[in-house]
Amino acid sequence: MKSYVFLIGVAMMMVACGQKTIVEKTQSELLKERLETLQQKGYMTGHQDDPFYGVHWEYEDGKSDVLLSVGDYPGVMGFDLGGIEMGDDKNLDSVPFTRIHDELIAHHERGGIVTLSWHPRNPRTTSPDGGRMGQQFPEGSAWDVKDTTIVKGVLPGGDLHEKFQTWMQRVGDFIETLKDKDGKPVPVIFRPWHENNGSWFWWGQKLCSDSEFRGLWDMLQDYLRDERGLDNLLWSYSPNLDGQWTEERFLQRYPGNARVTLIGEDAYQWGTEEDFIKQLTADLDFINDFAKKNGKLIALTECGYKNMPDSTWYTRVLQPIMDKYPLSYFLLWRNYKEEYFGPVPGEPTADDYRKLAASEKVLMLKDIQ
Ligand code: BMA
Repeated sequence: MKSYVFLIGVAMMMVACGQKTIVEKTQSELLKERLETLQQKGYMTGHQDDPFYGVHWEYEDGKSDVLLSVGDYPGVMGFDLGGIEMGDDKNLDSVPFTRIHDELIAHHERGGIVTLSWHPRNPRTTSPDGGRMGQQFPEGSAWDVKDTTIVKGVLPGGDLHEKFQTWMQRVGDFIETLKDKDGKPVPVIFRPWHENNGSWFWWGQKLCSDSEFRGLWDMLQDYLRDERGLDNLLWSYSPNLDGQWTEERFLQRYPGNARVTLIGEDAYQWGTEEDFIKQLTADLDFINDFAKKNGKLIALTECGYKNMPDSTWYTRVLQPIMDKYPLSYFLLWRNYKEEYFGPVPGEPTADDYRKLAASEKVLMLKDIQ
């Protein structure tokens, strides 16, 4: 039914264009083409929450740890919607949504690319003023995984379905406000339900069946893309570093070619360097082949080495792996005082990042404008 309504919409647009039957490209299609072009040139740098705070500062206009380290912004900036579902003013990391709105648009206006993730709270256990603020973490948060019936509950017919519809509506309302100065929707790489092959979020591997997971993906996508008509979203499917992908296993939860434009992976080094290199190489071999066969873009949608115990990690460990694949971008996770993954200005990590950024294949903002 929904795809029927969608087709009628496309047909009407074609009629509206008269005999030429030109269908105007959507913002997400244009973004896809831009990513395909850029991917020929190299891979973009990216950083989560880049313009909000760093290891030694917070909320100073125009500031960014990447900018302070190399003199340019990253190509990609990532932001998180966690908390929007509750109608909160600030996200799960205390960033005001008004600020996310403004900085996301500002990065787009300066020629950068933006991506949104979403860590929605646990719809059964969260309290209205809960999440990290009012409840004892992980209770009530995306990481609250005591109960394996949450996904089932939010699907049609489930006890949480109605509540979740309001949650999706709030996400849609926020995305709808993302317009450039001419009123055109800002294209956004959207990657919900990330790291779903792990079991640390309520939508994770052991928390729902394959068909429940796919139902969850489809429900959100059908709502935002088809019902709300938000055609500025470029959908990214982002499982976590795995090390053991087979096509059969990957396909169990893959939403399908019609639903995904970019396949990403979230890859942190938590253990030894040797394991990280082995697993990431195996995964990217698999994902790259799969993406080629299926016409998809690929990226490291989150990555890093927490608090950088090794200041040469970017160029010595990460770069040689990234150089082997046609990645769109790599997004280092956020820099804040207790936990950082990006370069820290004035410290050896910044020198290493500068070396990385100087590589021909590595694209900063100025390289993509
Ligand atoms: C995690 C950590 C958390 C944060 C969450 C969402 O990896 O950085 O501190 O709340 O991402 O940004």
